[in-house]
Amino acid sequence: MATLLLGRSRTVIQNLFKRTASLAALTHSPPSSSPAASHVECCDRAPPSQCNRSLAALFPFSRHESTKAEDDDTRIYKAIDFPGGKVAFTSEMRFIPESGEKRVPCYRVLDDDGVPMPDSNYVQVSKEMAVKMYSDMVTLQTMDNVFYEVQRRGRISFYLTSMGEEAVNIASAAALSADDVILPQYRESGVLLWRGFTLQDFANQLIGNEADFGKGKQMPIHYGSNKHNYFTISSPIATQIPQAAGVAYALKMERKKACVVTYFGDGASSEVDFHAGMNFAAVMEAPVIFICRNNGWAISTPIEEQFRSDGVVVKGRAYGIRSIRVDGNDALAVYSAVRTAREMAVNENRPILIEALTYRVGHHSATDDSTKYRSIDEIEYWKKAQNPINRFKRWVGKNGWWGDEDELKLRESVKKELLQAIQVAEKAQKPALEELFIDVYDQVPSNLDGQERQLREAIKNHPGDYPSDVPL
Ligand SMILES: Cc1ncc(C[n+]2csc(CCOP(=O)(O)OP(=O)(O)O)c2C)c(N)n1
Repeated sequence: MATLLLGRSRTVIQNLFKRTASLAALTHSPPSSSPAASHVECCDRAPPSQCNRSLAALFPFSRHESTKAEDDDTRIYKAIDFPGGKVAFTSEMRFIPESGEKRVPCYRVLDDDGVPMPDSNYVQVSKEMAVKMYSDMVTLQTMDNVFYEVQRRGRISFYLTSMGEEAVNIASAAALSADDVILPQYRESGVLLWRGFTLQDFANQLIGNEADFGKGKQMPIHYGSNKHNYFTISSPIATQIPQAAGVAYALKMERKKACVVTYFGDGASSEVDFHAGMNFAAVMEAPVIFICRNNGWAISTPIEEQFRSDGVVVKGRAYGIRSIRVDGNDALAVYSAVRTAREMAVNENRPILIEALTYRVGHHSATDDSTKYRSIDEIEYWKKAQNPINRFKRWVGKNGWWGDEDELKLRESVKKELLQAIQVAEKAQKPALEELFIDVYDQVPSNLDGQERQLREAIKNHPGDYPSDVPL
């Protein structure tokens, strides 16, 4: 049976090989006397091993040159020069195992006590950079605490925190250049914060007032800012991933010295968009960094029910994408990995996949109670023992760059600024009614025009049913 199968697949490969060679001859249509044509014709008749040069010329960019045709292992003999590169034959029927012998290790710089591990290999961070990274991590944490409370009191309709994921947010943002384009999921407010989106900008979006860049069109948390090269968040999970590959391809065509960074959760990696985006980026050699925040949960679905593979990092190899698994709660490791990934993406025009292991300490969103599906002990362990802010603080403190007084001052001033920002946002004018219908299409389409007329008619007939503070 095995011999039969192997025999059949060999015939299939040989036929495929012939068809591809003829197709290549057709596509390139060289004059019959040209050397290229004779190589292709020769491939139709001669053994593949004699046609290396012609196929290498036909598939110059996508060939895998690493496959060894001859191997010390005597069971491996001869190779077929398949269009994608040489593939050795083997007489042994061996299935590739579903997982490696060992799990892919996780790159880490700081141990739990904030001490660099022996022989750690990382990108140096200046005092100024380290202090800004730490301050922004604390600001993000405080912002999440305050806005979450404000939501619970009913002053905003929805909120979602990045608690536990502050290092992935801030350290990855710190490693990028302002020209790099961000396509976020929704748990990456820290990237915007790092880029200069102010606490007032955040509050304006959450309240949906006239100063909100989206003019109240989006749900709270769906931030976006042209000025900060940050695409507006869209709720359908993973749609940003193939879009990121497309944007990266555009950057490459424009010869910009920048890359795209797209963020997503472990849950998003099960969406078909993840696979389409990865493959497109690999084939088109697009400078995009895929950052998967593997935080253990997709709402109530734990990762054990999300995939059977060794996490997300191993999927990179399947698509021909260089990948790394990193400790997402170690700001120095995240910073170093993203800085290095950026250099490779921009200088070599290639996608990179980073799987950051972290934990979603908060509930999924303000409409979730995660204690219904996971233990409080588990949450507390990640909140306390693996807290990314505390770990980085220990390192910054040991360097003599941060002290208790700085901490107190920072936390007090951020809280004050946030409370003031909310008050200002609440007092600001609501966006005018027409804002609901403009800014999406260049020219308002007739169906939207009709909806606006109907809405105005309804407000005229039932004024008591509509908010009085929206300018008509
Ligand atoms: C296409 C689609 N399916 C389902 C949902 C509902 N949904 C919203 S968030 C979420 C979980 C996403 O989990 P993950 O990608 O791991 O990100 P995390 O929330 O953990 O950061 C789901 C299923 C959605 N918004 N879009």
